[in-house]
Amino acid sequence: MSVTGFFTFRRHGALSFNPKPEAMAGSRMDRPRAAPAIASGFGLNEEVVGCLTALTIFLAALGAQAAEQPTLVVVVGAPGAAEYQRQFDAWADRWETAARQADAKCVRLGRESPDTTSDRDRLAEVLRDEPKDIEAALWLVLIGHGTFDGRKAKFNLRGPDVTGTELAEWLQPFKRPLVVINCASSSAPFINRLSAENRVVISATKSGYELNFARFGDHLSAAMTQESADLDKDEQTSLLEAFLLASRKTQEFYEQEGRLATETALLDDNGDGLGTPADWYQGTRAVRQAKDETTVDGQLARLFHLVPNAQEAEMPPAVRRRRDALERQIAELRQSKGETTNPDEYYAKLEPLMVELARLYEELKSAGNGESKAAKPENGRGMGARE
Ligand SMILES: [Ca+2]
Ligand SMILES: [Ca+2]
Repeated sequence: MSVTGFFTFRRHGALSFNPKPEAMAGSRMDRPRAAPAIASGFGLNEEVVGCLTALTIFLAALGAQAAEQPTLVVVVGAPGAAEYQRQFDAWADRWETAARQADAKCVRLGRESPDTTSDRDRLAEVLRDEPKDIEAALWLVLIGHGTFDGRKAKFNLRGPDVTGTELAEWLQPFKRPLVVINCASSSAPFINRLSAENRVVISATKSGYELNFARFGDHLSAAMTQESADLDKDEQTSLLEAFLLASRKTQEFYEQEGRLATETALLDDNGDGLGTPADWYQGTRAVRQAKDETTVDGQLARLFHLVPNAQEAEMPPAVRRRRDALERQIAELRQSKGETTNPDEYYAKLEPLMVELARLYEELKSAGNGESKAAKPENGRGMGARE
């Protein structure tokens, strides 16, 4: 169901709108001009073009929908040695804790004593049984070792391994939002295989030939619930934010050890099969352009939050989908802005998007979904400073 039609209206009057930080998370140069552009839009347009009543009824109906539950599947692979087993289990524990905070369904593989069903078959089964076409995301996290023989990348499980190609086949039927994170060595080829629309794929390495034990998974599992990862201070850690912090922590590890880094994590979410490293970003904004005019990676990952803040948690799925679409359009517009961009044309495109976003939050607030409060007040999220 599309919600577009309900939001294409304007009305006069002042807005007490405090936009979601991500919506405003462009360059500092954007901000001073974007605000007056919105204000003038409301000042000049006195006519009510849309139907507020319809929107309110619509939001109320949506609010009655039960929130769908995301699923987190955490797979711990063959550890090879006890020291790795301990580490992998600890990382998986952190993911499980995050899933509990998120009220997500959590399936963990590779821990119970092996029975007649291999971990590979069990994973295939779990994915086969998951809903394919719902709004809530499926997160698949692979923790362990990987291998690459020059042609095929594998994630090493107890018993038969799983290749990127096999996993791509198992995930092919999924229409719901997907996150696949391969924390293993030699994991980069999984990006080539799994990249698709509406998907975020993360690998711990930038090539299949980065063979050494990868530490990225340690830092990513920690970052998912770490205050310091919340760069835009919206009381929740996006997948992009966690990726950026984990990449930085991994890099710091090698620097402190005086060792050459043997891993560079990549993130792909534009479906082009190519990952982007963290050093392409300043804050949460990409400062380099992708080749061939492709939208740079990160626009989708910034919308994924395993543990959402209270406002996000209460937002009806259809409204969130529209909000996400608006935020992506705004981010892409900002990304495309260059020295040759005509400012008038740029703001003419930006304004209606910002206005519609403002309206959406305004109406959510009126409908009782807009109260801003920390999702987890017990740990003071949103109050922390960057490390
Ligand atoms: Ca955040
Ligand atoms: Ca990409």
